[in-house]
Amino acid sequence: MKTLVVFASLLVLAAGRPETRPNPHGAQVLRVVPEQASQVHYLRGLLLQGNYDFWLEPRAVGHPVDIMVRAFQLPQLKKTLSQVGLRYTVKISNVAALLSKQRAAQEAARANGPRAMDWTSYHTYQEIMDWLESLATDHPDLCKVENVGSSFEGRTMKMLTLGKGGPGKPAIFIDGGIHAREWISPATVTYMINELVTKRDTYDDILSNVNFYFMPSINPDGYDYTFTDDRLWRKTRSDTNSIFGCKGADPNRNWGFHWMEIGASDEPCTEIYAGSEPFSEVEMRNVRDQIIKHGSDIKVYLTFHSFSQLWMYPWGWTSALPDDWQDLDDLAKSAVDALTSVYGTHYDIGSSTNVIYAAAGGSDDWAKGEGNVKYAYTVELRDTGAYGFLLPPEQILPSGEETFEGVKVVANFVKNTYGK
Ligand code: 0X9
Ligand code: ZN
Repeated sequence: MKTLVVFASLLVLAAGRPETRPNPHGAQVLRVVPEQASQVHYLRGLLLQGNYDFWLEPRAVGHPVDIMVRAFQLPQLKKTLSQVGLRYTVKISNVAALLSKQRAAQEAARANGPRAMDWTSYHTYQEIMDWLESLATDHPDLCKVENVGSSFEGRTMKMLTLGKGGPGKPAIFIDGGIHAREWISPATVTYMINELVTKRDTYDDILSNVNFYFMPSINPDGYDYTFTDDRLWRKTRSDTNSIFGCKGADPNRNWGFHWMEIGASDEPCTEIYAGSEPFSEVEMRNVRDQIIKHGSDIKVYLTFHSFSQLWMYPWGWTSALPDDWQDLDDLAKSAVDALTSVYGTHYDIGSSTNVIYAAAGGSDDWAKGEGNVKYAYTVELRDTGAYGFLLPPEQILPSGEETFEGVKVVANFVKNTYGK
């Protein structure tokens, strides 16, 4: 009997494992809004168990939690939720249909092979890297592309340096795509690069006084995997020695600052697995090394995620605020004001622990705590859950336009505050 129970539990666990995920026919995204602290606590327990894919992690009483549930899990979850008095609404009723629609549009856009860079569809890792190279070829006086290492599966990681003021100017480091499924992030980051390069005369003042380091897609293996196998993959694709064959670590729990102290898991099959040790993931080591290399020049670190529309600053490992939090808050407010002025998109601002949840090992905390970058931000782009990670490509342009307004405010601030 005991053996049977153990075997059955293994089966249940394995059924929820990413490696054995079936196409999510019948999957839905359910939204629950906890009304008591005990319900928040309960939902965090469910998250740590790793059987459900939380699109929005539990934050606090009154804040929505979105859970993607596969068809075979629905009856159990609904029962479980009602036992703790949690009512749900169906946020996305047919995840598979949404996925199929977007996949068909994506395939149609590539009917004739790889697609030149644009912002009306999402692009593969290779397309983005080729485009970065083409910028350096076409604008050698403004752009430089460097290979800064390889991913776990051997993809080359590239960094674009943008600026015409030469070395020593104050700099902004911008990355995207740390979480593979957050496609709007690389799309928005590349939009901003394109604006700066193709309208270089308009932005001459910024480009003459500020340097930019751009890495638009810092989880290449995971990102490619979302194009080939599982659109909803979040982590890297490294080996974990998991007995279930689970792969990958959460790259935003892997940075070596208060690593694994809170909001992360040592269980490789969960979505928030922190990795076997700080910086176990080669991709994060590669990004870290660039931040270290450019050291005190870097005044701002911006990392783009989705979704929830938040402009957050450290800390993510404690609810305490950095001593200079008011400076970070002021700049975030100016940036968000500019962002909102474009389409009225609302963003919340605050420290990540206080705005969402405590989660140690994030790149923003490391940038500030170890990298000594004063202004470190995590920006969660569109939307607030109507499409979540499956944001339609029609929203790439508006996301790019509004976000770029915010980033320009940051760039002008850097120029005025640190420019010589
Ligand atoms: O949990 C995360 O890594 C980020 N949210 S996401 O939904 N894109 O996964 C937020 C990270 C905030 N920063 C830290 N916790 N340090
Ligand atoms: Zn993310």
